[in-house]
Amino acid sequence: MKLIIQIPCFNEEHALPDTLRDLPREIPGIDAVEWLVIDDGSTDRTVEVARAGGVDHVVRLTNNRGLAAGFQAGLDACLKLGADVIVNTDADNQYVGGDIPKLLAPILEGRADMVIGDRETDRIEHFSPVKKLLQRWGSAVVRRASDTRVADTTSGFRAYNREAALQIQVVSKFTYTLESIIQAGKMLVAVDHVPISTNPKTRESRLFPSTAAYVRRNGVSIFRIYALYEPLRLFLAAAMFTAAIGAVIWARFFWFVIQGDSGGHVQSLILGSTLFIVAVQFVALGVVGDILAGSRVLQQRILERVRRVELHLGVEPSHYEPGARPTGHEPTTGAQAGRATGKTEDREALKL
Ligand SMILES: Nc1nc2c(ncn2[C@@H]2O[C@H](COP(=O)(O)OP(=O)(O)O)[C@@H](O)[C@H]2O)c(=O)[nH]1
Ligand SMILES: [Mg+2]
Repeated sequence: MKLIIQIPCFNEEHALPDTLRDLPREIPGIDAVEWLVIDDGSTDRTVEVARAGGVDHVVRLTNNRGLAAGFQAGLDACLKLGADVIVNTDADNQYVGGDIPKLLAPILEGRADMVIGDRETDRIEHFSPVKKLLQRWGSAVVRRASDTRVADTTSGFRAYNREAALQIQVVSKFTYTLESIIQAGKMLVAVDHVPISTNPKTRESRLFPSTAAYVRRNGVSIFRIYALYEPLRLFLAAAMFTAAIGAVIWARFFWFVIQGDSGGHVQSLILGSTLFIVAVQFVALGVVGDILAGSRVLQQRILERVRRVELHLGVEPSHYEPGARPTGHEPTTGAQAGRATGKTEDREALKL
């Protein structure tokens, strides 16, 4: 069984050495532990530092595409390099490398496909009260949309088995953490979580320069995810809210009519009608969104199968560079990539 630990990095030359020093090279129950750094167009010496620190594989994106894109490129490369299990951790040494076996346990025991490290954020001292509140509220929304019980939905310390990695395909630009949980909840991926510890803060968050940015970006992400994955629920709720206000305004109008006072209240009639039209439009949006969400699930299933075919054919990972140590698993030719069993004639037939 092969584990690849992947680390998304953007300009991490200072923090990366400590993070790498903390990572395990051997774990009971795992035959090979390899490290992969995703360099997302860093302008500093991240890649050199990664190689000096003994990283086995590098995925080097040419320009900065954001954490979610980097994470997805990493998952894809890990699968093609033959990983049976993939752990994601952050470059700022926030998570404790020694906790990786805890993350792996539910997967190795066959109880889960995806495991999320729970930082127990209420106990983290450097999280402001607003951040804690949003974390709690955002996590509750994600749990509801995903039908899972994940406590710390924004944690970047996670483990995935091959099945989970094959099924997850994040489209958000900014954050993969919330969307991947919702996808997992909707696909055939069993999600579990385990408590983990964190190291003291080493630097300010790059993803969220301020609490206001944290609130804004996570708020927008949660709204988008809800609109993408639960459009009917979201828009029907909006429709009911608008229609309820419209009904109150109409009731007021008819009250006056019954009292014999029919003059001067036309505004209420117009406003009530407008709100009712808006409510109907919300319902229409919900129905259209629901149809789109259905076809999205089908597309995702197709994509999952395309990935399986790619692995079978031994298609090489994109933007791949070997790291410091030769592992014997570098995908020098497609057919050698990872555990690929693809036949040369298949590849030739498809002109890959
Ligand atoms: N691929 C990619 N990774 C990034 C980017 N910005 C930050 N990261 C990585 O995302 C991880 C988390 O970033 P961090 O600043 O610690 O944010 P935090 O999760 O709020 O603590 C680190 O490994 C960063 O190197 C980016 O633009 N692209
Ligand atoms: Mg961090």
